[in-house]
Amino acid sequence: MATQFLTSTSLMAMLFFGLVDQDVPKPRVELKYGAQREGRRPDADMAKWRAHRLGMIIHFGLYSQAGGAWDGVSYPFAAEFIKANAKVPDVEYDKLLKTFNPDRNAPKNWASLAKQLGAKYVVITTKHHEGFCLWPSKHTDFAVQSTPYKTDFLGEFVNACDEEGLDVMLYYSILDWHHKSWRYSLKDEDDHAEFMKYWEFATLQLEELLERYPGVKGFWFDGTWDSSVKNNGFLTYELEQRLREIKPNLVIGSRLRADETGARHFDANGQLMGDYEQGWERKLPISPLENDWECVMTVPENQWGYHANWTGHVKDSIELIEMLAKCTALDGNFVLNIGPRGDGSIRSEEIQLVREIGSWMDINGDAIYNCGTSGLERQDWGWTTAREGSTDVNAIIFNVPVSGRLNLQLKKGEVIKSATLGDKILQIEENGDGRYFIRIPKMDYDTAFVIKLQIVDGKQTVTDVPKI
Ligand code: JFZ
Repeated sequence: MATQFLTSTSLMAMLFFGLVDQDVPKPRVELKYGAQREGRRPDADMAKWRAHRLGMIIHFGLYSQAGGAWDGVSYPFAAEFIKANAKVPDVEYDKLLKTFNPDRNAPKNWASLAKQLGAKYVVITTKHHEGFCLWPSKHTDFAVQSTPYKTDFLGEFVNACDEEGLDVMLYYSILDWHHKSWRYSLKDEDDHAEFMKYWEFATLQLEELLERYPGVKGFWFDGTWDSSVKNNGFLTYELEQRLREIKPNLVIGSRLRADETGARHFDANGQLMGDYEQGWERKLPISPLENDWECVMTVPENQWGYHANWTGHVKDSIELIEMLAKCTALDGNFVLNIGPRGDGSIRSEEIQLVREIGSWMDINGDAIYNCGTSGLERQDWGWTTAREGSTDVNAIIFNVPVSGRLNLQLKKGEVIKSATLGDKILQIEENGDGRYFIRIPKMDYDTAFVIKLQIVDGKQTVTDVPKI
């Protein structure tokens, strides 16, 4: 009785405050460093990024040599954090420079792997939190020119991607464990002065990247959560502007930004900062979003860099394909992470997954590339996607009903004209109120498959709806 009372009181309170919250519009905060524009970007570069739908992200750095272990001890937390996990002093960690010498074919092999996956764009860590740079930077020696590899690893990879026709985005960590001027918080004038030096360094590096690789499509920022960055909104605001002055149509996600109130990703007025929602990290939304968005996904639980000892659940290809289909159906991009070993080789589990997803995309890519939400309600057998401007729907089936009939619910006023699986025309049964049964052949399905639905407005005369 008492719990019931408590529950209903708190429920009433929630409802009450919820209503009040909705009824009284929040006053708009005047922001100097909030969102730089509103709504989805309508230009061709953004449209291209959106149409890609499938990408690949590569985490590669000095940490890749350690494989999640230090001095014989394996640390289960993210392998790219090994320096922090094992509390490795700089002098020890910097020795990894002397052994950084990946296979010269790695850049080409990785670009070809991304192609095989069916990815249309690749994100690569140019500098992760450890601070090591994959390109020969003028602004630090903690970079590839100080290793036995010597040459421009990043440039070789960018060229290999160009040859494969893949777009490139550069991951850059603002957080830098190596730079002496990096600060987590600014406690006094000295911190402030040092951090401004760091900011100048990062800005010069980003300009250097754009100068060296003018074809890159955008930046993938990370490591912006510390108070030094998030409590000084003008820094990321001005940096974004500076980069866009150099290359106006760069695609830059929301993770770079904070406004002057300390709000990240979305400013104090709820407006997205940057071009797309970049907070979908190893998770997906439940319904289509207003903004563009991108999900980045690891194969094991939380490992981005190479870890020799994966523990916990490891995703299989069908699970990842379903995430890709779901992202497309909910108007977002899906980006799969690969963590090569220090020598540039890729573990067999990742190669196998790329093959499986890639073969699925060879057959079903039409339901993913250039597609987005169909506007239909959620169907219990899988996900539906459509090309912009087309009423045809791709039904991507993950849960095959034992009855051999798919329940399809259309929007009010719409009727189905045909349903095809490959070259097979499927039987359709009308079931009232925009509901249909679609008969699917009885067989052993070993992967998800796509049924093409031709849907028309019910006001048009439809004479050829097959009935059973
Ligand atoms: C960051 C990095 O720390 C990590 O190493 C990797 O590069 C990943 C892509 O990005 O990790 C994050 C960042 C943000 C969230 C979670 C992990 N988040 O918003 O939930």
